[in-house]
Amino acid sequence: MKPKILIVDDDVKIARMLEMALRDDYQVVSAHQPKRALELFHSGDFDLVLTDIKMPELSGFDILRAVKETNPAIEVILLTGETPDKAEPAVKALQSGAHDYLLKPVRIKELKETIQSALSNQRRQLEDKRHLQELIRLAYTDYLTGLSNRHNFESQFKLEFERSDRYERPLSCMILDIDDFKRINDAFGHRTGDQVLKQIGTLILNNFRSSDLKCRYGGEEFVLLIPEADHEVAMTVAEKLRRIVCREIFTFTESPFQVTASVGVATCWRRNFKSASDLIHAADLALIKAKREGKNCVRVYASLSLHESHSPAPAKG
Ligand code: GH3
Ligand code: MG
Ligand code: MG
Repeated sequence: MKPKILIVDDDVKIARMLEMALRDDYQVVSAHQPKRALELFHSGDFDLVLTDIKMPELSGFDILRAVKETNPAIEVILLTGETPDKAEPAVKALQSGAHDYLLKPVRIKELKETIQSALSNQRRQLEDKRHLQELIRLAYTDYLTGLSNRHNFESQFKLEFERSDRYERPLSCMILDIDDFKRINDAFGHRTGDQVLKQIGTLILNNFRSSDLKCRYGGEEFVLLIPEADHEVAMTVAEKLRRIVCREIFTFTESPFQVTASVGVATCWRRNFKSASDLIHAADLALIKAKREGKNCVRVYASLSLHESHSPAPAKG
């Protein structure tokens, strides 16, 4: 699709001349009143604005400011009549964020070159921005599952811990570790093992709230951090986590199979933990307990036996 240009000039003849010169290569809309131009600008998806400087009501600099406030990625080229000091509008235009400025009478070849340079500048900036966003996403996420990676999780976890500590709000942390995962790799190969991890990552992403922090913590270990969840809520969530994993059927081998998982839970409440690291360590100890006590179960730190749950039938959920 052709880039879309808005031309703003109170001199109808000039606006028409510019429109004629550009309409073969661009989608062009022109306006003769600056206020009308801004209305058109806000209702259309423009890539570039070409505006006269001296106009009644609003100047080209006002148009430039409004455009940049709406979307800094849209390029603006200013047009000005001859002035005694040519440098003055140029300096002001560039300092105000315009891509360039041109003196009237405009030479069409120069105008087209300036527009092309503005649009390629814009494309480059958009690509750089996308590239940067992708780099940030990659730095924060686990490549296999799309969950938060451990590095990102640690910093988010610290913030959540501090919030919970300061306002004395509950915060629950749970670690899930797939049972006998080595056997999956040994039986079907690492690629299948990776597919299992990926599918479990998707399950976790889709089954818990966006306010919960979900992380692939290590090889076959996942961590869920649940703000505002007390012991009781944490037990329910942990049991749900264990259940959705062990109910999942993996169908990418000749005969479908299931896995089970153990979950360790720890809840921060009334400053019972000094740091985020103490809290996750407690969840890890609970996980070790779950493994020792037969796997495919949830265990809570501080051996709150009332809150323990055990599901001895593996793979059926
Ligand atoms: P347990 O029930 O005690 O947790 O037994 P387990 O076999 O799951 O635990 P163990 O810690 O002995 O082994 C974990 C296995 O997870 C070993 C390793 O090959 C596998 N693993 C870790 N990361 C990955 C990964 O990214 N991809 C695959 N396919 N396997 C992984
Ligand atoms: Mg394991
Ligand atoms: Mg493990």
